Amino acid sequence: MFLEKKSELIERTNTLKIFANELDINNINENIDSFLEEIQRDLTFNVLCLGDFSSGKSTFINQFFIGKNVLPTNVTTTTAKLTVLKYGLEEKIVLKYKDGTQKEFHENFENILKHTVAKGGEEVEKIDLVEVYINSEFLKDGIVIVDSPGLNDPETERMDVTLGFINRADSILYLIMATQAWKKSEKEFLEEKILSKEDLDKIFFLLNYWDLIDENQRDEVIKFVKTEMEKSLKIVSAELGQKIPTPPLIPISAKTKENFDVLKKKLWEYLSTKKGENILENKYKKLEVLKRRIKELIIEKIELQKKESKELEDSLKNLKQEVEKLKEDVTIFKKRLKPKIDGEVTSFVEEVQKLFERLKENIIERLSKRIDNNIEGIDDVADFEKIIKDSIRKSIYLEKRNFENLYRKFLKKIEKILEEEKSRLDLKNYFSKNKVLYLDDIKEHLKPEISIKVDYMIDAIITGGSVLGGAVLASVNPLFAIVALGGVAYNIFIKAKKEKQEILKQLSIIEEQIDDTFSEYITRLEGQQDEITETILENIRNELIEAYLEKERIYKQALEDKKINKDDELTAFYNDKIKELEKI
Ligand SMILES: Nc1nc2c(ncn2[C@@H]2O[C@H](COP(=O)(O)OP(=O)(O)OP(=O)(O)O)[C@@H](O)[C@H]2O)c(=O)[nH]1
Ligand SMILES: [Mg+2]
Repeated sequence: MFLEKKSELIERTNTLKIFANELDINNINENIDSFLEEIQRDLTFNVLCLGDFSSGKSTFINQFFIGKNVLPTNVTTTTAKLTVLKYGLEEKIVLKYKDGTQKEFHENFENILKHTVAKGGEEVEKIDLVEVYINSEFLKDGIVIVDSPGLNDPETERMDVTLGFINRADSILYLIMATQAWKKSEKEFLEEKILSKEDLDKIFFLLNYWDLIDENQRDEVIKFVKTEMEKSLKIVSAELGQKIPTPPLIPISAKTKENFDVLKKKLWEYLSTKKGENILENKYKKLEVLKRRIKELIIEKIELQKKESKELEDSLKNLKQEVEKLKEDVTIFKKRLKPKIDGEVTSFVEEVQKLFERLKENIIERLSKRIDNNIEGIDDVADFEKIIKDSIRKSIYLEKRNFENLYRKFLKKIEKILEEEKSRLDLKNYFSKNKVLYLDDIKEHLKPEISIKVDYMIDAIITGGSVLGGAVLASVNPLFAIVALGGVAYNIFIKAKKEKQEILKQLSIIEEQIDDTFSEYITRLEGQQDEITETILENIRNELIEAYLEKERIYKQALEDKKINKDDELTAFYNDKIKELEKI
């Protein structure tokens, strides 16, 4: 249902594009193009595949999502790099290197991936991320699937990068080996690594290697895993203070494809209802707005061509003067708007600062407790490091919601300012009544601009680095620095293993480090203040001026039309066009 609606939407939008093209309505054409991109972007689901090494992730992705063996698989640890698989009419591999360069390949995929994502491959260390474009039906429907290194891979840095993807994923498929179900790492993952209800809500546990489980043992295995999962979930629920429903547990075999149909159905059900339907509904509304806009433009054309040529020529002259006046008015508008927006950005920064303070206290408190409770049982540095990282990650996850709420509030306030200013700036002076819509457009346009930055900011806090690259704020990565405290952890551990008190004292080192990192972060955020205001103002200015130029173009075109065609024929033509438009 969802997929049919999605393709219907794309089809109708394409028809509208052809329609607008024929009528030569330039502005709208650009809007339609970006709307088409928006549909593709917003109606794409990111699915992350997680699990211990050899749990069958790569095999599963090959069989389930792309239907052929592309990703390298092996009985020993294999995948060493995150691999993102997307739809591509033309199949290719894009290797993104740590130094920022990239290379493309169009054939010999298996071999290339062996050298680049498989452990031991000679290029592996130089690579940041690998993208594989495959012409598969499943991906074409709008799925982006991410293959990850085994979570129990000894290289913790890899695990950090993988976990960084969690909050970006629309759904997580967590593969468990049915033959050795519910290992320590799986228990730990549920209890320690994922700590927001939102993240847990999107997990599907897949009991892989189902082909190797005897018929008469299957019920028992499921029962066992369920019971263990419940135990872990109880701990998580207590910590979050929220009851968490048990995630789905689906037995599958990546080898024999057992239960693939069940999984496919459930996954689509989840993705389309949870995320897709709302978005789809909005997009349909947007299509109607575009249609309405085109209709208004046609009506304007009809009205214009009713006028005498002389009248049109005069209007064109007036328009030129009006553009000059508009430029002046925009400057005044800008002056009035700037302090208001600056004020909002400043208080947003202040709120973020408070949040960081709270976060810091929380981290220190959690760390102290954990160290206090666990110190006797910790024998090696790796364990100690793990405690530190997990505590930090946990605190950050718990604060994540608050951060997002802050940002939402900030956006709302900006919107309100724009709304108020919009009513003060008497738009009727500038546009025909229909064009008042333009400011709404600006808001639409502006939202993703800021949100991209703030999203990256959240990511930077959570993951500590650029995962998908190109992030504006990716260079600011507080957690990365904090996670790098692994080194500090080591020193503390070595110095004071026997002296518990000493370890607790050394926590101040961590506190200082967090302070430093956060203050650097805040400084950068403040530095972006002007950039945010400028972006908003630039958008307004451009849109207003563009609207004017468009109007000028329409006047000129009307004059041309009048030279070539008879007025009543033109009216009939445009009226037919309106009827045609309504059917799209
Ligand atoms: N019998 C059986 N074998 C499987 C199944 N899934 C995977 N395998 C085999 O298990 C081995 C490991 O599979 P991979 O797909 O490489 O596992 P992975 O999770 O990607 O492993 P890493 O990349 O090392 O994290 C391969 O030899 C697969 O052929 C399954 O459902 N049943
Ligand atoms: Mg693998």
